Amino acid sequence: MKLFPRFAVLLAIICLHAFPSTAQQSSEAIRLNQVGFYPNAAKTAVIVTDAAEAFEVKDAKSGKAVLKGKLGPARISQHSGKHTRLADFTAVRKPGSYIVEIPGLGKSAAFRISSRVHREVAEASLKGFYYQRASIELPEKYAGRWARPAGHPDEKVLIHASAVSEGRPENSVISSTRGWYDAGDYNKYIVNSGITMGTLLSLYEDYPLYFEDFNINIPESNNGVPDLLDEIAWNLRWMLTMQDPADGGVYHKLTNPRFDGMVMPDAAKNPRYVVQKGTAATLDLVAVMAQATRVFKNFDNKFPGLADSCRTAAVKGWQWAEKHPSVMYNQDEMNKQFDPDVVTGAYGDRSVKDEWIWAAAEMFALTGKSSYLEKAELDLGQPFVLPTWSQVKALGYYTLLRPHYDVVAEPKVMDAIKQNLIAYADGLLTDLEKQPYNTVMGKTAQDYAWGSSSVAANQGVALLYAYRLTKDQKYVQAALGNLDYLLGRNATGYCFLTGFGAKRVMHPHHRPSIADGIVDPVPGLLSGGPNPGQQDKCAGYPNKFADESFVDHDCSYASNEIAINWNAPFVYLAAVLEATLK
Ligand code: 9MR
Ligand code: 9MR
Repeated sequence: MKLFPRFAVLLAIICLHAFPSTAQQSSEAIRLNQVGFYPNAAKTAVIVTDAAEAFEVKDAKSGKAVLKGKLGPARISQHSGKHTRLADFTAVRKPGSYIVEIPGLGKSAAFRISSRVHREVAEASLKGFYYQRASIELPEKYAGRWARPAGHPDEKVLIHASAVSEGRPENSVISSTRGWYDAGDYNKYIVNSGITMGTLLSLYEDYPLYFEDFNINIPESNNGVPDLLDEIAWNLRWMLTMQDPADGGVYHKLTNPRFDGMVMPDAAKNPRYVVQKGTAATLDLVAVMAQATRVFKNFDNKFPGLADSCRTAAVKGWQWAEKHPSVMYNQDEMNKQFDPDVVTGAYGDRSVKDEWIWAAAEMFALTGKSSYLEKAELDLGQPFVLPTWSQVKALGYYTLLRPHYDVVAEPKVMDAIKQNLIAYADGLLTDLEKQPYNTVMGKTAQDYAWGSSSVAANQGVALLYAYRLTKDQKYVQAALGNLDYLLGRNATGYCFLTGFGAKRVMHPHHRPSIADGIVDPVPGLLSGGPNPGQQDKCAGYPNKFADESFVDHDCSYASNEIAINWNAPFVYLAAVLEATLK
């Protein structure tokens, strides 16, 4: 719905008078999870001040104090030098709506204490993938205010000069429909789809029962398949088309030569290409297809033949990679040799050692053949590293750890993976009590990379794996702390999931949200978060501090874009905390 500006202004004035909202009065200095808290889990707010000593928690309606407490000792931000103090109100357990008040300073916005308090954000963040679907109309029935016509049919995609092969000459046409848009742009990149799909498929494999009644109102809802898998299938079918049937190699991406303008999907009509095959894309596809085979073979009656196609794709991809063990995607080099030049997201990796590990682990879990594991150097002497699009070996380790396979790696392999993961989780917990926002996120400036919100989410995921291995609650509480970070307890004060929070992200670098004329952005999308690189050179960054380098402006692709590989670990974190803490 579009309001005429004058009417909208009038409405805003009426609203301001009718509802003096807590959001307006709420103090910027009080930082907390703006969505809420579980009755029986940790509850903290962070106050950015030196000037106060005490806090109160009050019932939001009656204003009656339910808890009075002292703030903790000052903590100092390693990034800005600012002082913070902790208000711990874990003792408030009764479900309800509350505020935190600091006498002399102000009040927080209202928040809930309730069981299933993050169910809505878990659902919305999975629904975010539906809003990213290419090649299909989003009708109002499913998309509400964000309904839109289909864009990017991708039925006639050109073979780029870098990608010619037998039977597929330059500018010949293939169909490569469906899939998710990568991010704020409309291109579809295999490497980034890889980690995204791996994370979501792992979520299903880890918690299948939880997803039996997890309905997000998509066209396939109620078809006898969990919505999580229906949504995954949309991108899976696209990925299958990215493999050259002649030799099993996989195109790096499907893209316009240049980024589309800030227009709706149906207004973007530039020609699209598939470009050069590469080893990272091929091995990522192998891993996804092997995992998808395991998952979808249990739904063969609903997706006839899909699991078989995935298995074939995985095997053929592996064979291609054996013949081409390290073909790197180097966009600049490609542009020197071939036209047209392609200047969209590169996702160019410098090493495929980790892609070999992930693909080998998934092929081993699928087939039970240890020859796959022998092919990759498992890197077990190295510390655990968090997954990113360019570093995926952790996804392989997670799969090897997954308990319900009949296939198990040798004890010395399993022990090393467990020890590395637990050592990593313990490292995150070290000095937690000194951190300015009481989170494991942000101990070092490196956490604030491009897409730092995904670092917070993936740390949470790693902690949840550590919890599964040890049953030690401290890991769950730390994972919850990172969800608190993402939903508001951070140095920016923003809740980073669109559609949620009192201080919410309104202007993500996301083409549909920019072009649709609707005030609210598409909901359920995770903003990238602070990034001191500030590569977009947008005006409006508050300063250079790592933990504050964020601006809610749509020019800020370096701090305020959204992306599928950031949403996926958020879905994992929120859903698994829901399944675990209730
Ligand atoms: O919109 C693009 C976004 O998806 C990418 O993450 C980003 C970095 O590659 O680039 C954005 O496109 C910008 C381009 O790089 C420079 N000209 C302005 C484009 C839109 O802001
Ligand atoms: O997430 C990517 C980040 O690690 C890189 O530093 C950055 C610049 O190359 O690109 C990010 O990925 C973008 C991709 O290239 C294009 N679509 C939007 C992605 C998120 O900004």
